[in-house]
Formats: sequence, C-alpha cells, structure tokens
Amino acid sequence: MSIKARIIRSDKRVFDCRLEDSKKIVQATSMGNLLKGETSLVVGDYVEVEFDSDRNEYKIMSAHARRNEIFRIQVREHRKRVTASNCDLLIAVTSASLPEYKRGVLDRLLVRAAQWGVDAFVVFNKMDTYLDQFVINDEVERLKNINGTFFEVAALDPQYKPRFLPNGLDELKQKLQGKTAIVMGQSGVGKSRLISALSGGMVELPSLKISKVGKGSHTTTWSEIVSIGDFELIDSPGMRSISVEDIAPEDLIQYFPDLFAYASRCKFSNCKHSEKIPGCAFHPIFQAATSEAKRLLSRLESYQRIMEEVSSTPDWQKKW
Ligand SMILES: Nc1nc2c(ncn2[C@@H]2O[C@H](COP(=O)(O)OP(=O)(O)OP(=O)(O)O)[C@@H](O)[C@H]2O)c(=O)[nH]1
Ligand SMILES: [Mg+2]
Ligand SMILES: [Zn+2]
Repeated sequence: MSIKARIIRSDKRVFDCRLEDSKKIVQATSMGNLLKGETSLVVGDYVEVEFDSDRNEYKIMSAHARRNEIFRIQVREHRKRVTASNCDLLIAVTSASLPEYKRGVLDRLLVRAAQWGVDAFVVFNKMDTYLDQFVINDEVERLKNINGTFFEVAALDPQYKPRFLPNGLDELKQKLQGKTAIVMGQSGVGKSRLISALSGGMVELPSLKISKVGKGSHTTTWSEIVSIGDFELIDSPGMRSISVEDIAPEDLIQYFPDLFAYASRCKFSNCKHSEKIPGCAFHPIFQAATSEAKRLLSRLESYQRIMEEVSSTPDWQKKW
C-alpha cells in the first residue's frame, strides 16, 4: 500500500519525505525513471511511497502532478530547470540598508512571482536601520496594483513593531498559515534570519546548511523545506542580481499586471511605450506631473530595462 508524502529535502538519489498522515520524516530512494528530465523530483513535490520490508527502506513509486513550478530556463543549455514545486507564495525580501533597497531588484522578483503564478509577499527587512533612505509608503503605493501584501520587519528583533505599515512579523506569520513560500532576495537582505525569526528561534539560519549542498554552483539551488508549525518555507541562496534573461520579450508585459492594463490599450503593436510616441497609451502619463504618474513611470522604467535584457538573448535559446 502506498502512502502520500512530500519531499522536503533532496540529495540527488535520496530524499527526505514527510508522510502526510503521520508527519513522520523518512528517507526514501526513488525509482530511476523519476530522476530523469524535466519531471525529476524536487522539494515540494508530492509523491507516493511504499515501505519495502525486505530492504527495510521506503521507495518513491510515483509523483503527483505539480500545481506549479519554481523554475528558470537555462538559456545556454536551453532546458528548463525546476528547483521547487507546489509553492503558494514568493516572499521577496528587501532590506533598508546593507544592501540598500533597490526597486529594480524587487521588480524582478515580482516578475518571477507572476511568471510562476504565485502571490507575492514583499518584506521590508532591517527596518531597525531605517533612516528615511526611501519612503516606504511610496514604495507600497507604487506596487498597489500588483496584488501583493507588504510587511515591515526587523528580523534581528522579533519584537520590532511596524511604524509605517499595518503588517509586521506577527501578521506575516499569520498570513503564512497553511502555505508554502519560497524566500528570495539579494544576498545579505536577511532571508535566513527572517526564517529564523518566523520560527521563533527554532530554526537556526538554514542557509548555512543549504550552501553546503548548493556549493558554488547556481544550478543546484533550493534543496530544503523548513517546516515551521503550520507553514513551510524554502530558503534560497542569495543572488547578486536576479536574472530574468530567460523570459520571452512578448511575455514580459503580462508579468507587470499594473502596466499590462495600459499596454493593452496602446494602439501600436510592438510599441516600446516611450515618451516620444504620441498615441501610445503611456504618452499622457509621461506628460502628467502627478506622483501617481511618477510611480507608474518608475515601473515602466523597470519594464524597459528588463525588456532590453530579454531582447538581447536570442529567442531560440529560451525554448527547451
Ligand atoms: N540590523 C539588522 N540586521 C539584520 C536584520 N536581518 C538580518 N540582519 C543581518 O544581515 C546579515 C545577513 O543576514 P542573512 O539572514 O544571512 O541574509 P541572507 O539574505 O540569508 O543572505 P544569503 O544567505 O547570503 O543570501 C546578517 O549579519 C544578519 O544578522 C535586521 O532586521 N536588522
Ligand atoms: Mg541565507
Ligand atoms: Zn505604447
């Protein structure tokens, strides 16, 4: 008889699986056919395991269909690399200082969330070091049409009470109940520290463990799910920059839902939506001097910057 389980850790052939009913964690090896190609097992996958009493071990017999995938296309090898599955959320972590808050990086993470089809939680971390480097409410306002949720925290100080936003660490914890989230952001923003804070100190900086598995290569990536009470988090190794070069230029606008509304009204096809094109749906916004227009234009700027990047990679390399 087979039992449903979830893969919470992968190490090439051996997987830690958590049995759905008893929550017991067992090690299992996989049937060879489940280790190949695009469907190769990843953390987050639900599988059916059977206990082999002769060999005294669990075996993964089959895998359930995935609800979604955290993936990127490896442009040069043109193949799709799936790193985790069945996530509900992307937690995009930014920091008030060291490293400084960067809109462009956050916008890239939001593009990924949209592409993967997961909701975005945006965390402003290290708010204990916040000294008016940027106006946090403006940043939230700027992203109000992307359907995200925003949190103000200081992972180093779990007692920190938010001063600008309605949501802090407690609300984050609450809204995570029953969910699986992947935690992403630039190196040093405090992803691991945040996970530790969310666990109430039960989890000690999981990145330390992860970096051993993913040693220096950015192909082996998320390898472990950390279970915290009623929710699960996947830490990820920090990135210097969040590359989105594998996205097809024609798809990009959909991943900016706030701009997409305007772009679909533009009467030109293949429009670059630049200031110099009267008749472009964005043209009036360039003329407007309102803060609303400014915020939208800063999103358009991110879009155009990413567009340049994705257009410089030949399309055929993005297929797999
Ligand atoms: N002042 C302050 N420092 C913090 C806060 N959160 C994290 N840090 C510090 O920032 C540094 C980086 O934290 P990590 O949690 O390791 O960052 P990370 O995002 O996991 O980094 P990578 O694993 O390299 O991607 C550590 O020295 C933390 O102590 C915070 O809320 N306030
Ligand atoms: Mg880390
Ligand atoms: Zn246009």
